[in-house]
Amino acid sequence: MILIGRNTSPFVRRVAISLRLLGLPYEQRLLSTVADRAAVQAINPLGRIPALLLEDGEALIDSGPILDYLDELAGPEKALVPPAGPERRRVLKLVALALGAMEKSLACYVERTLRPADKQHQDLLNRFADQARAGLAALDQAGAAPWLAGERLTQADISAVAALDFIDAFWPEMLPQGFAPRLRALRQQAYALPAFAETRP
Ligand SMILES: N[C@@H](CCC(=O)N[C@@H](CS)C(=O)NCC(=O)O)C(=O)O
Repeated sequence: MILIGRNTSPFVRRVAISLRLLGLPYEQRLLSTVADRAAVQAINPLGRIPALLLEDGEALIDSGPILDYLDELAGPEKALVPPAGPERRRVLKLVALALGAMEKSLACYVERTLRPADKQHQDLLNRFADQARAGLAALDQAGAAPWLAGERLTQADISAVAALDFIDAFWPEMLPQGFAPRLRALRQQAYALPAFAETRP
């Protein structure tokens, strides 16, 4: 399988971490949505990463459906989202919080880097940053241990770490000093695993 995109994208990164944790071999093609726009669009008409090219040439797009396929390959015992019941609903809710934090912090990043300074909308930036912080704060309060959903590491932990790392790498001042201490401790714990350490953005 070939993963399209760089780990600087938190959406690509959560796929890269998942592939490694599930022990699924893959190559990574480091295409950029800006510099390699045509090549990315040839794979995903939306021009977005991640995409995953399967051995028969099929191209999966969007991290959610890609991860769904990886869980199917791994089988219910190893799947990173539990197959059913309250455990599944809990993990999916935590993942939704992490995805929201990624989307809103990415929107801030795009607004700040691509839009000319005199055209940036400060109220909108503040709103997006508030939403990203609120998502991380809710994950910080999740309350389970040792992982966000309890005993097992799940997609919730992967996506939460990817979201926090993205903000820390590209706009650290978005988060006040000491913000989300439990989430930071969780990240520390996750970094003991090569799947996290070797995919740093
Ligand atoms: N919902 C998508 C979001 C992917 C996404 O927003 N990717 C960004 C990179 S972080 C992208 O490709 N942006 C380029 C664009 O939208 O033009 C997913 O989960 O994969």
